[in-house]
Amino acid sequence: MKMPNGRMWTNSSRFSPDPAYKVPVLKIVIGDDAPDDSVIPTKMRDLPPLPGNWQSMLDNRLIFEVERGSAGGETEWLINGKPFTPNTVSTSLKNSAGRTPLAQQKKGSFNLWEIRNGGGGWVHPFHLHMEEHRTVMRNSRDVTRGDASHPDDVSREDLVALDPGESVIIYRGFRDFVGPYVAHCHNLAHEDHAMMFGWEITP
Ligand SMILES: [Cu+2]
Repeated sequence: MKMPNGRMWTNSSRFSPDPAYKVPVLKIVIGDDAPDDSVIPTKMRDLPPLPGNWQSMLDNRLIFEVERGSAGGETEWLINGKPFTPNTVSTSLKNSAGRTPLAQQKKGSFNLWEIRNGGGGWVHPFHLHMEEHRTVMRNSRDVTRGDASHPDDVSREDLVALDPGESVIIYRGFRDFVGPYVAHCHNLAHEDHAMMFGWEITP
């Protein structure tokens, strides 16, 4: 897809990518023959099933809204109204249970997190460190059986593809390690201008 200005793709190419459009990145010169170990198996391991009761976790989900702030400069981009502050555990927006939980999860637990695009016509590829997640809802629709506009949603992912105005709910596990982690927009110009938050896994 053509993305000439870093803001988002051009209108013409979002759902009809131009196969002739190429960006030179790296030239590889084959020097010799070698065995081809590159073939991906036609049948991959089945995804483990999601727990049947994931919807019951919706009310207590954690909610993070990524948005542009008004201050500009080094803290131009915000999450839940705040710029990134190192060594700080962020707080969720108020969820349907009326709570604003800390972004803090016990080791061995699972939870739903919602990432919202606060608008302005921007795409935010939102990356969460630690464990890969499963996308369960997109714009209030159950997408556990797939979503034509986001075909990669049916795999394990470490990134939420957040199109303009979208809201995505993901199922996360916190199984292996304790400690502080971050989550951030992977548009690095956004990340470097404070679109990041701290969260934590506790024993
Ligand atoms: Cu962004």
